[in-house]
Amino acid sequence: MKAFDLSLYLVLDPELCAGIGMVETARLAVAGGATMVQLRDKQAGTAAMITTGRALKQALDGTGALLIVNDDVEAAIAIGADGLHIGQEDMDARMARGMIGPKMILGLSVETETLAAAVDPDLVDYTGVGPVFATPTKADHKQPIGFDGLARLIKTSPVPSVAIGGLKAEHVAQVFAAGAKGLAVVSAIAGTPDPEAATRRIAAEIRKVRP
Ligand code: TZP
Ligand code: MG
Repeated sequence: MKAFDLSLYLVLDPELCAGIGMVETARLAVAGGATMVQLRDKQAGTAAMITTGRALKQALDGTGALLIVNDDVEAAIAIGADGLHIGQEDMDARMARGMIGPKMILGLSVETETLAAAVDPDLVDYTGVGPVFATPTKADHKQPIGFDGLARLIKTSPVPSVAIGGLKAEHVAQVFAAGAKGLAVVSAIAGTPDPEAATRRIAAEIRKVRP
């Protein structure tokens, strides 16, 4: 049984983390209460993903926070990451599960009810649902779904879901009310003047509402 806590899921972005870097951003966020960290760098090749991922793994070691690698299955395996996250355009979930084996966490991005209904819980451990709001962080994001759409997709998803897209500390109550197990954020933490304090503020809101 894979245990994981989706409640405060930091997704890294090389541009937003440019000031202090992705590893230091992750370290501060985990100190502030982040439970999961995703290495997401759409420009990096596998070798660069592995270098950064190994440094991240070392930084997270012993903290209890889990490391998830976006899209690059070869890097995820080489790093010894806790999991892999794929989008609908990346790779088939069955193929991804076949490559990573039964123990690694597999996350899948889901943007429509049709896709949520098609998720196979024997293959996928969690869904990332959104974007809740339009966000400049992901230029090519799909149509925002709002909190109503979020609730519908979460109801349809057969596995636990984390909400994403334009989310900040002030949205925590609505995210959990929609049935999400947590929120995934980039710009609410990365690139802020004090990533640890920003994470602490979100974590404090989660403690107020988490079932
Ligand atoms: N997928 C859907 S929205 C998004 C991703 C990776 C970016 C979310 O970034 P932010 O800064 O938390 O809005
Ligand atoms: Mg992808």
